[in-house]
Amino acid sequence: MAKTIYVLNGPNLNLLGMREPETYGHATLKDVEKLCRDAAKRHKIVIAFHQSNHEGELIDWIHEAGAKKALGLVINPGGYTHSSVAIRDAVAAVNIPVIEVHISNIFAREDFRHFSHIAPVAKATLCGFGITGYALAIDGLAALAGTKRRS
Ligand code: CA2
Repeated sequence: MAKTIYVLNGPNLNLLGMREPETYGHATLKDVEKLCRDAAKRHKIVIAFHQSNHEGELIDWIHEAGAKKALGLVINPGGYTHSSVAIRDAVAAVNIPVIEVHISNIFAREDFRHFSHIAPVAKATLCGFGITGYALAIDGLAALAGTKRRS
């Protein structure tokens, strides 16, 4: 059976492509989903793609990814990056690699965006590549899984 990577998107990312294109570009969340599915297909991986404006729903999907022993999880926690101890705890609790992705370079923005609760418990963090960061994260998880299989 094909392995699954969960791709989770936090609050307001449903607005991608509709507002603030100077910061987040013109691509919509549907475009991000297609990018992820295309990247995964190259590795024979399937994607479970979700967006929610609710912290608890994101946490439920993190638990689900862990319980199903997903190949990995890519998460753009949106504004929760900078505020959510609960999402950090959920990421720390699952025994699968988690890649944190941000479309913008959070370190080139306001001071309050420089701190991430998720980064210390993530396998890796990517930021500033635009939506390409999602595809890079999927390639990275596929490479990690390949490395693990061979060792
Ligand atoms: O750069 C990123 O991907 C962020 O995770 C996006 C979050 C922001 O709070 C983080 O600091 C960095 C915001 C997501 C809101 O997305 C919007 C998209 C279009 C229009 C308005 C908001």
